[in-house]
Amino acid sequence: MRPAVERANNMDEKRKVMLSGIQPSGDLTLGSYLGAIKTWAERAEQFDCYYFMADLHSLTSRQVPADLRRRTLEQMAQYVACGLDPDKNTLFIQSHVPAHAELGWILNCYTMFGELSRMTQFKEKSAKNADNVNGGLFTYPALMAADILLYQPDYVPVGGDQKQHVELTRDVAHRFNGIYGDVFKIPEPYIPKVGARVMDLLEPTKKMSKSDKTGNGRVCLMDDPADIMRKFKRAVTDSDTGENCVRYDPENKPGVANLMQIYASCTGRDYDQITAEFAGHGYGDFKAAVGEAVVETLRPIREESQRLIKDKAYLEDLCRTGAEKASYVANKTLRKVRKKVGLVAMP
Ligand code: ATP
Ligand code: LTN
Repeated sequence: MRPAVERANNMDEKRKVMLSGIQPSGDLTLGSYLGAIKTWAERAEQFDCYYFMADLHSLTSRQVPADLRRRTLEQMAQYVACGLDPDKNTLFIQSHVPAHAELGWILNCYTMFGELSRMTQFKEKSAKNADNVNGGLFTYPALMAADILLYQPDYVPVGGDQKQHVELTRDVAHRFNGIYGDVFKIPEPYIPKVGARVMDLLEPTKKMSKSDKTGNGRVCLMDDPADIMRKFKRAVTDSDTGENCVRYDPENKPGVANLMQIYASCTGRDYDQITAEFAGHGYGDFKAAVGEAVVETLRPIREESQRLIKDKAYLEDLCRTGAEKASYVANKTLRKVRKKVGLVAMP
């Protein structure tokens, strides 16, 4: 691939921009990897990509400070270990680019109380944490709109649960552009149609999630092999004992379908091949094979993450370079916005 500077200098070539973030509010899971980061890593040749750790968003629920710090840096190391090349992608920590907080405040003033009140995530999270329904949780979508609009992206890859926030971002951008002229590009949500949706191993009708407290239904990127094998051995299947009990039927056999999907993602085999491979075998053999495939998929990621986490100088350099690259683009948009709304330029 040609160097970034050379590409940027070629005025004929306008690459589409893509941006996404994950809150460091829990340890990244196999779901985060197969459903998001793995697919991000495959796009670097085609798009200009920005990926960040949404640490400011994590403050909307109470965090243990040392854990938040550890998970944020660990997430940076994991992004790289999962294949996001820092020379081809802009990787950064949200709070290292103050433009996010500043534009977040400005966009708060262009986002309506009624709009924020309709957000499903706000309703769900405030019902779940009734003792901490704070202002940040309510205005979260305005900060998310700032995260996005600062970089003028074409696409924002997110899970289905975040689509409403990207739609609100579009509404806010339209409103702002309507008043001040074309300041923001209107981004599209990018929701992979056939992307993996990895389910909880113990409750296969529920998404595997990093903020799940129980831990045994989810596999984290940093789990050691013995833990991974134990979790897969305990994974819920069903009482089918037939010759072809390993077959893809998500409606009637959600546990088996989930394991097949994970096995398919890790080995590249399709469902028919997997059914043939396990014909005549019971679930014990199948679950052990899925566990082993996951262990081998995650092993290089875990080892590389551990190596990077220990290399403090490298990680710091990564954070600094990422924040500098991101700030350059973000500040350009912020300067324009400040001028449009009437803030005095800093002398
Ligand atoms: P939380 O528990 O904090 O809500 P989460 O584990 O559900 O977090 P998100 O931070 O909401 O994950 O998601 C980050 C990205 O990872 C999104 O693009 C989302 O679609 C993807 N993702 C997360 N979990 C899964 C999963 N189980 N299967 C597929 N994709 C997933
Ligand atoms: N709200 C998202 C995380 C997030 C995000 C963003 C995603 C914060 N800012 C900007 C895409 C673009 C979540 O909870 N998954």
